Amino acid sequence: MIERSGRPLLRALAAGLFLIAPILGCGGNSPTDPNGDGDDPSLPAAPVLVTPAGGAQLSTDMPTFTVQNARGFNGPPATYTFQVLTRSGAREIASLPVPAGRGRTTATFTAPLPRGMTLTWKVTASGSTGQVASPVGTFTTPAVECVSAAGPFGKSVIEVSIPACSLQGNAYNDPDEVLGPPNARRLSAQGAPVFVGAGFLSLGERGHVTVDMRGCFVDGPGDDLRIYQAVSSEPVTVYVSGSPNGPFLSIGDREPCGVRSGGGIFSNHCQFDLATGEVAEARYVRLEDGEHYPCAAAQTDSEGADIDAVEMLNRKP
Ligand SMILES: [Ca+2]
Ligand SMILES: [Ca+2]
Repeated sequence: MIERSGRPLLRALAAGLFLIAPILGCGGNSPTDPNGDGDDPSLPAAPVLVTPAGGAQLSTDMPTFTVQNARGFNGPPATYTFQVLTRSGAREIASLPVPAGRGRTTATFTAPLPRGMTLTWKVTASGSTGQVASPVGTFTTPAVECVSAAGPFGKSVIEVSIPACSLQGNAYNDPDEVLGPPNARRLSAQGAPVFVGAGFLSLGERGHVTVDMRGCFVDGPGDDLRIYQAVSSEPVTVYVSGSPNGPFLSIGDREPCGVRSGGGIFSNHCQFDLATGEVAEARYVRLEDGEHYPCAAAQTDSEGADIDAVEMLNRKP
């Protein structure tokens, strides 16, 4: 009796093993993946954007992006490249390739996305059979944290970098000189052989300074930001961000900065439009020397662009 009753038990155990074998097995054979190569015919022909949902307002600037995998690109060795772009798609903000997951693939960028912007994203699956791209999705990042601050000028310096070679010769090294209203001035007599001035920061060869406006400025009509530059029309490169940690987006590359300001202001100026970088609003401004004159040959005590002040033209109320 023991032997006869044991056979059904063995048969039941054997049936059970067959049932769980597909779950434990490494090959992954299933009704939708008959040859076990990871290619699931029930998957869509192109990656499908899952999160963030279309038009989502995000509560974090480091979201997790998820797509449903495309047929033929399910699991390694396929890869998925996640791209975040400006609203128009013209400028890439970040890009990250990751190994394909099973069924779905996720990615989180290692740096925050720019705040206060509507951005687009798309994902391209790549494998031995080629590439296939998802449609384009849209989402909006968290608003910039704007401290309501009196006045349109720079409030504090959060970071400065001037090359050692320039620092050895520069006489205008105080970064706080870029704060407040324009106040650069000539101390030496007009026509004197050597210019002596005050009230500005010489950036040196490719040096930069980052200013917190505390208030925010927005992409309003025309130009949104004015930079006062004390000497000649030395060019300036300008980046902006909604966070001190960036990312900083370019709104002007080596723009000559020499428009006469008038009104008794010593410095010249140049102006920038947030629309250039498709930036809706920002709080932080990074000013970089655009002159690029070789420091070793400069032999001047005011090398690089000479920043006097930063002014918001279109302030956020
Ligand atoms: Ca504008
Ligand atoms: Ca100044």
